Amino acid sequence: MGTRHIIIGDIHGCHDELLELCDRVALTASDILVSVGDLVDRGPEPGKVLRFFRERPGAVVIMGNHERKHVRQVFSFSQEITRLQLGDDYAEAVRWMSRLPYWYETDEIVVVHAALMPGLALSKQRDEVVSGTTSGERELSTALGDRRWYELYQGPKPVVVGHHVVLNGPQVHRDLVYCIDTGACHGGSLTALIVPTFELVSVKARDDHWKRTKQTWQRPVLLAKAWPEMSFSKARRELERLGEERSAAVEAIEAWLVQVEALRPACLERLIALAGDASTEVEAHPLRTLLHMARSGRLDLDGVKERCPTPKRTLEIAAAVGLPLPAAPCADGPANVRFAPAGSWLAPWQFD
Ligand SMILES: [Mn+2]
Repeated sequence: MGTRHIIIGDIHGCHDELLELCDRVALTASDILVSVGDLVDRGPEPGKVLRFFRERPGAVVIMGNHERKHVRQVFSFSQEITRLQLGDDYAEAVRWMSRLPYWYETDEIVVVHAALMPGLALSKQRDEVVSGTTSGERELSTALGDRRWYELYQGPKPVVVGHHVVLNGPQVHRDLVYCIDTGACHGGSLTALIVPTFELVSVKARDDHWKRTKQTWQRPVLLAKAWPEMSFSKARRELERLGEERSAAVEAIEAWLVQVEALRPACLERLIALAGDASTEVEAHPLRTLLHMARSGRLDLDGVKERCPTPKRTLEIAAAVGLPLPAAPCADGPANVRFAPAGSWLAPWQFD
């Protein structure tokens, strides 16, 4: 028998399932192991999965839309988690991802991550379509309407894809299209296609990994963000994006934003009072400009808001007019707040 190809669906950091699957197919050193892409994101152990493929001679990894997001620095929640999971190894891992091929072809099969545009030679396929980006999927639906690419694909060779989760097991269309993303990271299974026998082997996922990973990593992702430096509107968008799970950390940051925003009317009041006090040395004051505006009656709440676009700036101004400051949301927050009395807003978070 010639060389076997073992082609594995979307692994998404599910290292235990990967090892079990390799065991089940009785992987040998002469087999070529192919990943359809999406080695990382959503699962518990992306670092171990990357190492497994990078260290194995005879391993091929195709660019998945998730690797492509890292390469292009498109960060949603799952990418932010992977960045933290990989830690110091992240930058190097992304450089490695940037060199991944978009397809793999043997005498018997073609492997891409997501799809092929029917009727187009492999060399003419667009990266976005084969790797399953949002624009690639749009391109397919614009070109094909209600039809699915795998209903229209005519070969010449069978194609193996992942990307689109089929939780009820691998799907084979007309012995030409093998869909093997069986949702390993969503509590489904991890599937391998063995070529040349075209045998399909699946192992059960051990958990709803994505759900658990989100729960485990939400707090570290939130804490890694520079909330004081973000605009209030950006901060609220970030909380919305990352705070689907209403954890103590989300509540704490949200409450802190509300408290800091609420300092602005109080700042206005203090500024007006200070400006009205003849003993205030306006020229020597760090808020000279605002005090001048207040003195000439040109300072209102909108003016204060305009000068307090971020929590950090708001806290600086509040500290400069002597207002008590709320405890801060991150222990590692910026330490260089000029006007803040030591420790007043850099107190560690109390999430639990
Ligand atoms: Mn995937």
